[in-house]
Amino acid sequence: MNRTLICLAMSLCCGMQLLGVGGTSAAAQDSGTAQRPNIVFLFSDDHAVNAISAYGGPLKDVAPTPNIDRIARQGAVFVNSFCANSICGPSRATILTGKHSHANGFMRNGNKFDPNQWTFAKQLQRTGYSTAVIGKWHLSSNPVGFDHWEVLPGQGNYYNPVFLQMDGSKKKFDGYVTDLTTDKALRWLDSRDKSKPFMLMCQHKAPHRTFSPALRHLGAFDDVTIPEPDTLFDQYANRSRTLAANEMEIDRHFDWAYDAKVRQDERGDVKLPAPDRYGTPEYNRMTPSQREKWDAYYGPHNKQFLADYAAGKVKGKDLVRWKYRRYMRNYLSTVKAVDENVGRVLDYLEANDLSDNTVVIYSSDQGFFLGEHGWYDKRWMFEESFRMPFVIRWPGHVKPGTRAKQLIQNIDYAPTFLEMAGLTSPANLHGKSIVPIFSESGDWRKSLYYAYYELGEHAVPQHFGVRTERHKLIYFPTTNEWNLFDLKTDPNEMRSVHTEPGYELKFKELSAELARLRNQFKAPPYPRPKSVP
Ligand code: SGN
Ligand code: CA
Repeated sequence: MNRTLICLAMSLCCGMQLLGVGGTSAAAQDSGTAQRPNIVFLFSDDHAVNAISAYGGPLKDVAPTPNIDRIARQGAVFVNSFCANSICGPSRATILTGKHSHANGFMRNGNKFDPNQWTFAKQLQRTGYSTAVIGKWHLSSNPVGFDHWEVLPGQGNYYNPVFLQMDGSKKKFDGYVTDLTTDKALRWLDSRDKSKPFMLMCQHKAPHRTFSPALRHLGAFDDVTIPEPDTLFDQYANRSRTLAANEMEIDRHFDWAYDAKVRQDERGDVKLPAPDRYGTPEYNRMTPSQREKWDAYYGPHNKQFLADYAAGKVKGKDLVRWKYRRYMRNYLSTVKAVDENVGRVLDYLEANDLSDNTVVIYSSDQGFFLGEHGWYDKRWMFEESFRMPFVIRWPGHVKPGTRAKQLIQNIDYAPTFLEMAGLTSPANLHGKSIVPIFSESGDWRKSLYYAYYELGEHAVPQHFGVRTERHKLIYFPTTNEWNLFDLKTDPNEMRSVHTEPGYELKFKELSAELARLRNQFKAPPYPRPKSVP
């Protein structure tokens, strides 16, 4: 451990004594003292680490994230951060409770979060924090544990969105959802009870489907060459047969009007191949002047594309490439607005002398496929969707420029926030505070448990797995198949080695580890193949 880290570790320990960690006294817990750090949790929906420059992935030169990178430069990037279940509501429920999906009861989108259970927000509120959540929530029941909330109903919308109010009413606001979410968050920061520390969750809809940019960003990536992933034309050989049954391919499933933004009424006589199922709900929400800007950008591009398509100039793999570019330009444009708004929050903290005593975290509910394996969407335990961004700045505690390699997961966020606030976590949480990692002391976990339970959309089967630093084992109960990946020799996960000579021991070791984790977390039995449609 170097000198700076020792100092950081010492000041952290002293800080924790002052705050009463371990034998936390009720007085310390309830005092609401100003020294307790504020926590700003900046969160987005479906933001893959590959679309954050600071992660250094293949898109690092095009990812428009100077402000998220600023948090990284001034703090730490967790390069091995993962979710427990790669889907929206479940990830959010895990963050609030520090528990895997089966234990917090929110296993699939569409479930209803039980607001009577323990959450870190409730504990912070009870012990003197001002708490707020603004933006995407997606847990069906209303937020509890927050002094203030204003959330999007369900998935929310990009343009002129409705926000659900604390009195149960719904209000529609003019503008772009990412900007509005931040406006509301900053307004709350300004009007909060300034005698208390605060915890703010500012949760963006973007860059979630339908990947709809702020109108000021239309065309922002037209002159940028976006590199294609090596696995864009994956044929799904040498892995579970469930991969080929997916419904999330840019080639076969990317919707023409909804995803690719080529509306039916623009097409004249040109017939595009399926699918074309969902129409243009976001376009329909726009005002005439907003539509004018949209049309001024997409109109000429679509006209050119349709002419080329009709002339047979864009077909086969080139058509997939065209859709990939359209997808990525839109996706990265939505990221650009998220990043600008992250910058607005950082600037606010600075202008109000709050930066030094505020922990700032940037994260997203899961990862996303940016054309890898030919896909958009998430859900699979493959790296791109399993990884969650986790970038943190905490002056005096996290050394600037840190790249932490420990395996962390969203089960860890709740206990981390509590330790930061000087509080003790309930004993039944599944996660662990990552605060000790900042001082590089002690052992850390060597494996992570993953469980995905959905049955329908995008045709991803239920699957369960374990990941270590180098290997990943996945079990697909619906087909009773195992896949084992050696991430060192096969980082793109193109070939399962579960039956290959030389991997017998590894398979045994990892299946035992998976069983051990399932036992430790009291996971429910695997679904039986015949019980799954
Ligand atoms: C919606 C999307 C899906 C997406 C799920 C889950 N369809 O249903 O493409 O996989 O959300 O996303 S959409 O037509 O509504 O855009 S999640 O982030 O909420 O889990
Ligand atoms: Ca999501």
